[in-house]
Amino acid sequence: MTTLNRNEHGRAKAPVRMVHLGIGNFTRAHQAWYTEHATDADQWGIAAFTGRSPAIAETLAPSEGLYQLCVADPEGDQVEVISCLSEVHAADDLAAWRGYFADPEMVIVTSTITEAGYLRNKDGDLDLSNQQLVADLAALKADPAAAVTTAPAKFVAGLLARRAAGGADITFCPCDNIPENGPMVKHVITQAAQQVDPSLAEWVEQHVGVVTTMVDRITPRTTDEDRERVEAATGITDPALVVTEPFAEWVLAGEFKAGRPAWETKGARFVDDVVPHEARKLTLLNGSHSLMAYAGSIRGHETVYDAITDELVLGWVNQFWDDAVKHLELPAQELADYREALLSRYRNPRIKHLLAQIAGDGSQKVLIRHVPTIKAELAKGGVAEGATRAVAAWVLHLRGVGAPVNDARADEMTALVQGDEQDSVRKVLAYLGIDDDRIAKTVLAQLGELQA
Ligand code: CS2
Repeated sequence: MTTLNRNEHGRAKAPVRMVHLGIGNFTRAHQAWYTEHATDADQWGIAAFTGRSPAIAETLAPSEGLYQLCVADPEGDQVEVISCLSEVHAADDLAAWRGYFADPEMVIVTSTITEAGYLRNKDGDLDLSNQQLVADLAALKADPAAAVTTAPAKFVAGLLARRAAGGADITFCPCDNIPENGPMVKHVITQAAQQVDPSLAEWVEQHVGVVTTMVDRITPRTTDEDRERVEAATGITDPALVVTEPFAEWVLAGEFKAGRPAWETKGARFVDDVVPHEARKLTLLNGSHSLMAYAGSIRGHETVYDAITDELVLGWVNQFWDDAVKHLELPAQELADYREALLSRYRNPRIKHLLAQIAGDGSQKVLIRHVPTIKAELAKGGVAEGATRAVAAWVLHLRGVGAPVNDARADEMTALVQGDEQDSVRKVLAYLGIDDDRIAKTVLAQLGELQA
């Protein structure tokens, strides 16, 4: 058995022209794969920084950033080596982080950060009651080279280093699963800059470009079974293997101030407005995912595949989609095709996507994935029962039924459901910003049905 190395298995390192914050399996199956296949890939190396867990930086060190990507097609595996991660650093390597920002050749910052990681309050502003964030921003104000840990502060730290080094234009291209991620990240950066140095906020206005993107590729956690299977086929021992599905989509809008890789080579689409595509994906894909994660795990299912092959769950997913498409802006046929495509993606038996993984961080996900449909239907005088079922299942999940609770705001969320069912529903709906008796009654009734 052999291990990966650049001489034998990959391309030479491309110069670092992109920095990524929050490297995980998803980015390695998505942005890195698009970059790998761009016609100008030899010009666009990525320096990746870990997010919550530093483990991946250690795992990728011996292979100098190389890893295998296995596309698990229903017909069989297709394995390729990805070479575009030129450097991989632990999250706390701020010297390297600042070094890249100071380099005018580095021109794109990408990210996969959760909603919670941006530390925004309910109004979408920076949460200046978060002590860690406030401490980080104060530290940067006192010393631009201070050590910081929060994502908004890291961005400011990088931009301070860039401005000090001459201030070349740069573009943020967030790949976060968050609506309108471009304006969101710009707002966060600007507000954080204002706290540290108002003149930096002005500099941001002139020199920082922002792109909005919709990203999609289902990428579960890699299992030991995956590693053993691929090792048997390729003869390569790869602790950093990523397994993904055949489908991938990337839709982007906005201005890259200083160039970008030719991602369109592999099918990335550049459009004027990402919002309708993002709403389609976040609602139909992610919304049904979370519905299955809560309602499907109550029925004892472990994976998306198990859940979608249960007729009852399939019916719930279809009912949710029927509610949701009424409020999406794209042509009916396009939405119908997308639903069909989603079903065949979910029915890929080779993708073992754990419902427990998807169930995490519901405090952020339900707000984005189900609440817009509920509110849009309410505005027309109706109750979107397909969408409220997801809320009912989430309430049960928080009460300890089905997949275990794993949420950045777990304490706050489980505190909402300490009373009886009626009281729990009322509090959870208040958290979601929904105040309507009919919805409360529907959710309560669905809570009963789900447990039956
Ligand atoms: C999933 C997503 O874990 C989750 O919340 O819904 O990671 C989903 O698989 C991706 O957004 C697909 O692009």
